Amino acid sequence: MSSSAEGRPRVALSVSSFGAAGPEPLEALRAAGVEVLENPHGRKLKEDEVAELVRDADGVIAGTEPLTAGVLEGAGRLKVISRVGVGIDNVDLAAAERLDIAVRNTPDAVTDAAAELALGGMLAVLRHLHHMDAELRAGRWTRTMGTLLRGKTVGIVGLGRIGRRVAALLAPFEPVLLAHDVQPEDSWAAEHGVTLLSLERLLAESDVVTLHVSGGGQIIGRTELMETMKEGAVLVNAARGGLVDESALHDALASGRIGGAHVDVFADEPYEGPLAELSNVLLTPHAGSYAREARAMMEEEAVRNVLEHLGGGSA
Ligand code: 8YV
Repeated sequence: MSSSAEGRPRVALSVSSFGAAGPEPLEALRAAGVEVLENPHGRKLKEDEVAELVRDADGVIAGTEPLTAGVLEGAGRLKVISRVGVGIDNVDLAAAERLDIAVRNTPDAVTDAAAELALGGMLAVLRHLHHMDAELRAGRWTRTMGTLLRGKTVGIVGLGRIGRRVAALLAPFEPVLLAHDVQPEDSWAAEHGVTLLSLERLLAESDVVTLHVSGGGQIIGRTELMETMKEGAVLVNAARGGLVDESALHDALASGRIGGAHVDVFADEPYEGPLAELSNVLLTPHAGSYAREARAMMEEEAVRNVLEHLGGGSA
C-alpha cells in the first residue's frame, strides 16, 4: 500500500458522519493499517476546514463539502477521493484529473433511501403532517385538510437511478407520471408508462414536482415558481440545494402560489434561514441517504474504493 512519509497511509474522513450505522467501515480501515484523520467538527466542513483536514492525507472519504481546486492543490499526496454518496458536484473534477487524483462514488447504495425520503416528503406535505404535528405539540388540535397523492400528476426531474426508483414507488398511487431528463431514454420511459417532456411542460402540468438531478446549477427559479408551475403545486427537493432559488421558493410558499414543499438540501448547509418560518414547508437536514441500511452500504463501498486506490486490496 502506498503511504505517508511516516509509513502508514492516511485517510481523512471529511464526510460529516461516518460509522453511525455500525463500526465495520472504520474497523476495516484500521485493519488495513490506515491512519484515520477524523472530521473534528462533526458537520459539513467549510472549504478552509476541509483543506486543513486533507492536507497530509493520501485518501479522503468525502461527503458534500467543497473539494475545490485550491483544496486539492494543497493536498500534495492525495491520490483518491472516495465519495460516500452518488453526487460528485462538490469535487472540482478538472483539478482532480490534472492532479491525478482518482474520484470514486457509491452510485447504487443511496438509491432506495433517497427515493423513499422523497416519497415520504410528498405524502407528508400533501397531508400537512409536519404542520399538524407542530400544532398538536403547541397544544392545538388542528385538523388541516390535505389532498391525496393517488391519481395526481407527478413530474420527476432527472430520471437516473433515484428518479426511476421514485417512479416505481409511486406506481401503486396510480399517478400520471411525467419526467424530464437531459439524456432521455425513450424506451425505459415507454416501458414504465412515463411521459417525457420538456422541463417547462413538466412544471406546467405537475401537481407534484420532485427533483432528482445532482448539481448542474439552478433549474427552478422565480419565473418557474411564480409563473410556470401549477398554482398550489408541491415541490420536493432531496437532490441539491443549488437547483432551486431559495428566496423565490420562500416567496412562492409565503404567498401560497406554491402549495407546499419538502426541502432536504440547501445552497448553504447547515441551513439557517427564512424557510424555517413557514408552516407549509417540511425541512430536513440533507438526510436523503441517512437510512441505516443505505449508510452501511455506502460507507463499506467508500472504504473499499479508497483502499483499492491506495493499493490495500479489499476491505
Ligand atoms: C450525501 C448525497 O453524499 O449521495 C449523495 O450525493 O447527497 C448524500 O448521500 C451524503 O449524505 C454525504 O455523506
